[in-house]
Amino acid sequence: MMLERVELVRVHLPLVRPFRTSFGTQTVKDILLVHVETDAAEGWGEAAAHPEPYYNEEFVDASMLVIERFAVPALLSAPELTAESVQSSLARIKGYPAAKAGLEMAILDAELSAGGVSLADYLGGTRDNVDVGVSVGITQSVGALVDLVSSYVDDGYRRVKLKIEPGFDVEPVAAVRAAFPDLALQVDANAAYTLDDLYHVSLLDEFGLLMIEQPFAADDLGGHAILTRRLRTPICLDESVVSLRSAEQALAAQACTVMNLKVGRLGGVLACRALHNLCVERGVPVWCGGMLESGVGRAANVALASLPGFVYPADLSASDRYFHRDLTEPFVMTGSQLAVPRGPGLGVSVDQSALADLRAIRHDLEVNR
Ligand code: SMG
Ligand code: MG
Repeated sequence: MMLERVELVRVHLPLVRPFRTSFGTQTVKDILLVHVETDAAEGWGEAAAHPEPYYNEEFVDASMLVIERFAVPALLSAPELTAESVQSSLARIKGYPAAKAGLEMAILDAELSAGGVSLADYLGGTRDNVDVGVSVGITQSVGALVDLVSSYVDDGYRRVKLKIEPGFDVEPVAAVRAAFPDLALQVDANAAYTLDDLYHVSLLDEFGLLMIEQPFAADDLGGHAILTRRLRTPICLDESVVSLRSAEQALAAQACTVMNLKVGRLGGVLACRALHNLCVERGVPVWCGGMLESGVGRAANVALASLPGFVYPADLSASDRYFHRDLTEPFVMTGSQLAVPRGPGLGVSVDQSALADLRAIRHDLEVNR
């Protein structure tokens, strides 16, 4: 394929309610879409990073700059342009997995659209619907959390993830567990604890949680290994796993028993598929994480989650859990599941009038050869 046009589209999409984690509160989702036109077809991707470098090192302004200054020139000078070659063409650029993922997704969408193949089929997805859950932010009070969880349960969510941090952990988890004894429940600390908190974190072991996600720092495999040995509850890594190699090291260190696979953290859906395959081979259960994506990134996530090794419900909710108006046709939940898009490529279309109404900033990059 030949790249004829690359456009970056930045949209500030208001969230239906603020989302608070241990590293900050978001009230608006800062979305970066990548739009490519090739000689074969057009394609869309989403570079799912945060506006600040608080989740990992990447942030949206930096993703834009890297795409414009380094990634697009690298693709233009590569001997061939195919979705499968994007990763290696960009390998010289260190880091910036969300930027790479967004570009790869757009090129994959173009390539598959031209060939009339859906992303799920291309990846080897085996399900038509995927089990999903909802990730619930830190609230002002424990009572407010129980009410919020209750409203999500009423909406049909059968798996709930609670964000925790020091000062908001055992008590809220105990309250939610008491109110919903049978709910599939898990927690995510986004690296807010240290090994000094080992005893405190181990108090979470009594609530029958599906897993505890990333309690310690991304580079603390040793700490996670100690916790994995100490607790009955499975330990899941998110931020620590940034590549196939780091995943292998985490497994060798026995630092987790579950992995969260996220497109914007691992550098693309193809890297996620490779890690999924490795985990299946090793018997490690995985699940699909989310970054509050718009319908563009969500379409790719749902396709990915249709692969057979994704055995826990995904952090992918219906569009209306995030936004009043999504950037594609909305994802609607039925029975705590989302349907896997079956159209060619991502299988969703970008709503140009939504982009205009939301005053998206569109930036054409130089692609003259
Ligand atoms: O996309 O539904 C979603 C959010 C899932 O909690 C979620 N993601 O660490 O797993 C995680 C977080 C990262 C984003 S926090 C703003
Ligand atoms: Mg996480």
